[in-house]
Amino acid sequence: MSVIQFPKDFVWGVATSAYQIEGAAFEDGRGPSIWDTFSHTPGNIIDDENGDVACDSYHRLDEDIALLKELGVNSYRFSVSWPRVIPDGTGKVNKKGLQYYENLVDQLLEHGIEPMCTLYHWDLPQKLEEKGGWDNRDTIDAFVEYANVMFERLNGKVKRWITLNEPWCASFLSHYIGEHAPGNQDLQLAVNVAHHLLMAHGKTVQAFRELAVEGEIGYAPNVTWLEPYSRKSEDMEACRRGNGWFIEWFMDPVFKGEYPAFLTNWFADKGITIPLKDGDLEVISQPVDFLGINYYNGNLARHKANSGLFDVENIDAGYDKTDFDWFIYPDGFYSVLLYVKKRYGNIPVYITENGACYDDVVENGRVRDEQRIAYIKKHLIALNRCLESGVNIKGYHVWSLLDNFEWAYGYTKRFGIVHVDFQTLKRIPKDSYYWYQKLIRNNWFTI
Ligand code: PNW
Repeated sequence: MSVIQFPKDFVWGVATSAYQIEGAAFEDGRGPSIWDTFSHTPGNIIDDENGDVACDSYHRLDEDIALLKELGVNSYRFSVSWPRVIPDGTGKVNKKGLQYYENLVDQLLEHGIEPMCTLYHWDLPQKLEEKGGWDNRDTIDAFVEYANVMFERLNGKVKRWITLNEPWCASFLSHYIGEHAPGNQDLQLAVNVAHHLLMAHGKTVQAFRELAVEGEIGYAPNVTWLEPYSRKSEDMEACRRGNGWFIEWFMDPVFKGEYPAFLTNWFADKGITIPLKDGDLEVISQPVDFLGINYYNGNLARHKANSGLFDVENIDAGYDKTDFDWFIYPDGFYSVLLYVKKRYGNIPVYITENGACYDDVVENGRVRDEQRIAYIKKHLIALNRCLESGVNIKGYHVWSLLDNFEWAYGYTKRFGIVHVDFQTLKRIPKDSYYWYQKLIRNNWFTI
């Protein structure tokens, strides 16, 4: 038996997002977002589900806070629904919406839980989408206006801010692959959106500094890790492009003030350009206080002509998969964090999401999710190796506190450490919840 021990002040948390848990989609003055429109359009979501009710956390705040308290986390990462606060995306502020988030934050603080507030977890106000959405540079200013409202209201209470969650998903998955709202399939549009999201990030960081908001600000890109099938240069380069789509595309502009040439050249060959204006990269590369990393999966991959956007073929090497069909690859977690450190320097990192999707069996009120525990353990062992290699990781958040609306998969995929019965909305902590509770109490676990 060996002991995996964590640093004294390590931050333990769980994460959720507004549209996935809140429900109350048309209450108290909330405006519609692109996810309401997308999910209410038949054919986009499994079983044509939507987040109208979701986990109903908007009405069950006390219950969910009690779950957090009992779990013992010292950080809770949640997101604010932009159209709940500014229903039209710009202009009039909805007092009730703002009040909801202040209550949430106050309750967290009462219980000694640090709020980690994400400003954008994909629910763009529909009104802005109608004016061109993230393809329109006006959306950048609307975002900063909204961010300022949140900063002013929660300054001194929220000490950790995240501008964007997973800009890759909000651009490429949503505007090129078409799986997420608003469901476009246009590569040039996706590249424009990615650039404007990064601009919104940079301008928000500037606003944060100008207002002298207390605390730290960062963003949370999602990464994966492809391992080359062979040392052949074409396989190595294919993997570099595959990884770079997530890492360099979204981090080079922020940390180096430039886009990566190995990808811009690839895009240029396809006639795709970046809608860069003078001064953009300076805005985007405003120093951040920390980097959030969302990591779930990795894989073996090789070059294959005409395969996907980057001529990369994923190989089924027989790694175990979660019920989301994602390959479990904890070594990739280690490798990607070391890679990021090497390329961008040793910036403080919070793991803002990591977790696993498995179907639950509820037996006599108990959910034995051994596989989820095993997944988390493996990734925490990799995280500990990173710490030993000098990566400056400050904390870890499990995705997710609750089973919730899993985007295009509706309610068919469960990531929670708390089971939610979507008929009754009853919550049942799973075995993984109790395992995590014990880890947090001890600050170590055994293997
Ligand atoms: C992340 N992909 O989404 C999100 O931040 C969460 O809201 C979500 O529930 C969680 O991971 C689990 O899916 C992703 O296709 C969705 O590569 C899709 C991808 C990556 C992340």
